Amino acid sequence: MLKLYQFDRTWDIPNLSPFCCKIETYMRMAGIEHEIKPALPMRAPKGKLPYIDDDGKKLGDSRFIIEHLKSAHTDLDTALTAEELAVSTAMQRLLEEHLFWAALYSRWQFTDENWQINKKAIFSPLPPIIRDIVANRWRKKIQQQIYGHGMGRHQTEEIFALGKQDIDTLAAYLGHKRYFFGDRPTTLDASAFGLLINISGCPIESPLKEHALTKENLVAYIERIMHSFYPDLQHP
Ligand SMILES: N[C@@H](CCC(=O)N[C@@H](CS)C(=O)NCC(=O)O)C(=O)O
Repeated sequence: MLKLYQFDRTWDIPNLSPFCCKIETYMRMAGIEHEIKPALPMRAPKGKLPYIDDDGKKLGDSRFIIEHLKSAHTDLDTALTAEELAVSTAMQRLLEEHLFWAALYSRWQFTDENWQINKKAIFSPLPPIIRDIVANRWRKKIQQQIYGHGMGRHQTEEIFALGKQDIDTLAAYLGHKRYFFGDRPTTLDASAFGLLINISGCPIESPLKEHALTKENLVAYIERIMHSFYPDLQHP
């Protein structure tokens, strides 16, 4: 059976990684049978989670995983027009290549309190003797990535202002629709849910979370997806 390697569940949300949550949500939305295998990124094909093993074929990166799921299993986007597909790709880039970095900043850099919560959630599976050393090294690496991306070069207020713009964009585009493109979930919903629940539904406090929680339509959207596709999990 198809195996999905991802971080262990924590915080009463499907996954603390937006990308892992995206893939599990896609599979649940598409009814693709799978087995979850808890993992850490060190052994992943691209050094990042999630990755999958489908009949011996190992694939890393949620975008390539979704391409594979679409061609070998179920494509959630078949009803979309070329224009909708273009918007879907652009919105996924907004989520995964921009808003994600503001969210990452809030976990790994913004406050020490957030870092402690993040550290406990990710590194608890490691033996106590190496936990702090690995966690601190990893923190440094992620902070370098945030700086390398460019997000980390801004002031804290600027980072959150940029992230809030993305949240406004998502809220405006969703409007009163059930899903981003109407009554049926598509890849964009898996991506958006993966990140949005990781901003508003986890115990990492930030102006980004506060802002997301003011968007009634996004809050209802997240609850709807939790209710429809994760009946086995507690509500955030
Ligand atoms: N572009 C990748 C991003 C995956 C990603 O950033 N995963 C993070 C967890 S949210 C990770 O494993 N990071 C480990 C690292 O950067 O060392 C995807 O779409 O899967």
